[in-house]
Amino acid sequence: MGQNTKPNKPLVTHIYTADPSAHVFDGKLYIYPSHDLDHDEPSNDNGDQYKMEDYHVLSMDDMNSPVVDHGEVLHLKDVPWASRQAWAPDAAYKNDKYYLYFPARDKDGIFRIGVATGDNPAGPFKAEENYIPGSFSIDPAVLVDDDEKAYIYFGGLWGGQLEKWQTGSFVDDAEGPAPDAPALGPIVAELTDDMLTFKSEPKEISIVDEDGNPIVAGDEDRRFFEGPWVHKYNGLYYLSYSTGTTHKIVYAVSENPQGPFVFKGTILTPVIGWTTHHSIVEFQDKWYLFYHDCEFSDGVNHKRSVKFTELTYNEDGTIQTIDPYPE
Ligand code: FUB
Repeated sequence: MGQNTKPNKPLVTHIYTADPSAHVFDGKLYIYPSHDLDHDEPSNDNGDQYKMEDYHVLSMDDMNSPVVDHGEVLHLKDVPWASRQAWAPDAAYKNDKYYLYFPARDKDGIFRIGVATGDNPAGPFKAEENYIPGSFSIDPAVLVDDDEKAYIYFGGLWGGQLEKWQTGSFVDDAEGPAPDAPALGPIVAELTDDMLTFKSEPKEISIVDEDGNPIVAGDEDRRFFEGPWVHKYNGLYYLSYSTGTTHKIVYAVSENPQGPFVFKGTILTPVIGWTTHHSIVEFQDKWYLFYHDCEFSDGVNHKRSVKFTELTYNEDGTIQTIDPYPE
C-alpha cells in the first residue's frame, strides 16, 4: 500500500496516525506513529479518548516517494504486562537490533514504558515480558549518541501521570507544582548496553531561561507538558517538547544530553486539534519536522494524521518557527 505525500498533508489517510517518531535506518526514512482508533466516544482531560491498541510502521525511500504502511508490528494483546492505551512510541537501533519503546497502562492502570525488539526496522517487534523496571509516565524518546551511549527521555502531565511521581512513587491524587514553582521537567535515564533496562536512576531534566532561572509551572508558553524529543545539531543537544495547554512545540538547548537545557523558542505554532507532538530528523541532507494534526478528521482530537514539513536553522543554530498552515 502506498501513496505519494506532500509537505503539510497527511502521510496516510487509510488509518489515523499520531505522535510520529522519525528515524533514518539503512538509508530509508521510517516513521513510528501511534495508531488512533476511529471511534466516537467522548473526550476528557485524562485522555481516555486516546485508546490505541497497536502500532504500525510507515516508511519512505525519499521525501517524494510513496509512503509504505508495513502493517501492524505490535499489538497490546501480545504485551504481557499491558492493559490499554498504546500511546506515543519511539524506535532505536543498536547491537544489530531494532527496539520499539512504547508507553501503555499496566494492569493497575499506571502508565509504564515497555520495549519490544526486532531484526527489521519495519517490524515485527516482540515485547519483553515486563515493562522497563523503574519506568513511569509516557512518551519515550531515545537518543543513541555518537559515543553509542543511549538515553531515554520520557514524561507527560495530566493523563500522562508525571505529577503523580514527584515523591518517587505513585501518588494517585498528587497535583502539579504551584504556578510560581519550577515546572516539572521531562525525565532522562541512560539505557544499559542491551537497551532493555535503565543503567542510571531516572532523573528530572531542568529547563531554564537565558538567565539560568528555572521555567516555572505557571509559564504555560514555555514549560514542559509532554512529548520530549532530543536531537543533535552541530554538537549541541536540542530538547523539543509540547507545551500542552498552549499547544506549541518549543525547544531548549544544552551541551549535555542530560541538561540543564536553556529555553530558546517556538518550533511549531498550534495545529488543529488539542495535542501537538513531533520529531525532528535529518534525511538526505535536509532537516524535517514530523508532526500531527486533526485537519483530515475535521478537528476530532483523537483522530489525528501525521504530516511533515522542512525545518530550517538560522546561522546561530536557532530554529525558524514553522506555521503548519502556510498560505
Ligand atoms: O497519543 C496519545 C498522547 O497524546 C501522546 O502520548 C501525547 O504526546 C499526545 O500526543
